[in-house]
Amino acid sequence: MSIQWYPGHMHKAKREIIEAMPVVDVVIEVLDARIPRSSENPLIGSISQNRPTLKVLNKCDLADPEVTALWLSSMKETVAVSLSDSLGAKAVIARCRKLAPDRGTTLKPLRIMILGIPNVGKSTLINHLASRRAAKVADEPAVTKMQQKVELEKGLLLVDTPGITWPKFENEAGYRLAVTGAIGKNAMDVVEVASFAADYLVSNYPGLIRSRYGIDSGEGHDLVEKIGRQRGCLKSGGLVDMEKASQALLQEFRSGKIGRISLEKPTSEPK
Ligand SMILES: Nc1nc2c(ncn2[C@@H]2O[C@H](COP(=O)(O)OP(=O)(O)OP(=O)(O)O)[C@@H](O)[C@H]2O)c(=O)[nH]1
Ligand SMILES: [Mg+2]
Repeated sequence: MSIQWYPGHMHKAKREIIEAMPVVDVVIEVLDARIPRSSENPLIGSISQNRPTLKVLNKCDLADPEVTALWLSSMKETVAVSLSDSLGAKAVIARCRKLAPDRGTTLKPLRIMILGIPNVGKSTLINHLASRRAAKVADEPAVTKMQQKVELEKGLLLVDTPGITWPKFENEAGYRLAVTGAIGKNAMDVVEVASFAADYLVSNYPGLIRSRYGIDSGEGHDLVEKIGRQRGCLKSGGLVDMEKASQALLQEFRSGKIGRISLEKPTSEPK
């Protein structure tokens, strides 16, 4: 089953972003460092009307550092940050200033719009830059419901936007987005998504799976079942509660408890 998630509010949010674009100087597209390709909106060029764009790889603290280094060397106009500890957030503004050197005064303020998939850390970035809780943040997709302007200082304006996806995810991109927490939980089959994650983890990070769960073989559904048994996710009669086991695996992945993991490399198949 493929995953699609493009609810009505995103269609409206996208329209409002396009309407606001004439008064935007620079776009920041926040990407998930664990899935830089799958989290990139293929329509970004048309949505931003080709405004100068800085890509920010966020959640680097959760991604495999070696893979992030590969991504950084293969992407143009990109910085890597980890907003859980403010690393690099300030450098983001310096890079934006370079993209629009004629802006940034009281008369001609630098207007930056922050775009990206749901739950990637757009509002967190704004809060770090503002050094206050200017925008609402929570660990679930679709928290920000409308655009919000935040003046960082005279001559510097940020615009937070609701996370948006696009009408059709290709190949495995939908699964990767779901594994990282960008997709609404009602739009996915959690056991299927966890099975996808388990397959990937055992093939690519077998040492991490072994040290966390004491398991080093198995495939998809069976592997989730083994993990569920190891974690005590049982129903009456001793059967594994697959839903609970799947939620547990995804939660442990998303919070970094399994380790620092990237779900795609620059050499992976294009989406
Ligand atoms: N580990 C880690 N967590 C982060 C980082 N940045 C943000 N988060 C967490 O990710 C979750 C989502 O952050 P938000 O800032 O609300 O994401 P958003 O992109 O604004 O999401 P929407 O408004 O739903 O589109 C929150 O729980 C943040 O604390 C990071 O660099 N590392
Ligand atoms: Mg937000």
